[in-house]
Amino acid sequence: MTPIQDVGPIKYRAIWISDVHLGYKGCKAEYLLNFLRSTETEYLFLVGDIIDIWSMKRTMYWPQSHNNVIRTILGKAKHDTKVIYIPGNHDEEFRAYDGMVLGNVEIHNEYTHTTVDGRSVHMLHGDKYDAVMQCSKLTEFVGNLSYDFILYANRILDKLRHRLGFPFWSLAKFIKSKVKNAMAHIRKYENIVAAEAKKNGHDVVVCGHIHHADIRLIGDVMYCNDGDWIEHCTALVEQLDGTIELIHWSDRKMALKADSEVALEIPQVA
Ligand SMILES: [Mn+2]
Repeated sequence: MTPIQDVGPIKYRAIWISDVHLGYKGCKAEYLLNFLRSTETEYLFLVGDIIDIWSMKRTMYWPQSHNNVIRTILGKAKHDTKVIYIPGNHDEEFRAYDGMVLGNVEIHNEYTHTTVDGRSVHMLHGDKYDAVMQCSKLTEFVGNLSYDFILYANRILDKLRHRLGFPFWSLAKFIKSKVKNAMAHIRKYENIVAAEAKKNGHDVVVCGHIHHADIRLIGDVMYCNDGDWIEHCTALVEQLDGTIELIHWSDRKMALKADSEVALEIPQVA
């Protein structure tokens, strides 16, 4: 078997990540560690909800892998990466440090970056638009179900209802209306974020918060959402030529395997 050739880290001009939720059980820290160790960047933008202080107040959870994420980021900040931290709502305590530098990490509540090809990229976590995003847990849940599964569940439910003498009721129709509702909320959020960026003269806007990664042109503004590291493991990157792209790191499970074995040697403090 030919060993996989080590081509070294992938080089980017900028990387955006958010909604990591360190301190929360659902955080995919191993994937993020692998991503951070496999890449090199001039700028690293942390677009909020990096540490989930809300969750830590409920249950204290801090395994070694979460510590390693912080250490890796601080290590980059100490060397060749400019690290900018834009706090979110789950780590809003850091908003009080707007404009300060802590351990080589600059904290800004909102920040503007210029791409190598001269475009103005505005960044914010995005929770300030929550008023338009009130979306129930149910809406969120059904948004993640596949339509095949819904149809299957509908068949089972219908059989059961029939046996109990109830008339047919379409679960699929109900769920579809909820998904439509969830998508409508997301679209509304994206439109508001993009409109605000346009009003302030930016070409690109980067946010997180809704755990729905995307790059879309809305009017003249490029709307970018870097997603999350709870279920999607996504990041936005600026290539060396200024192109902005979305990366799905969980698609690279092969790379993770070799690396996580090393990471997992450290005892877990769960
Ligand atoms: Mn958030």
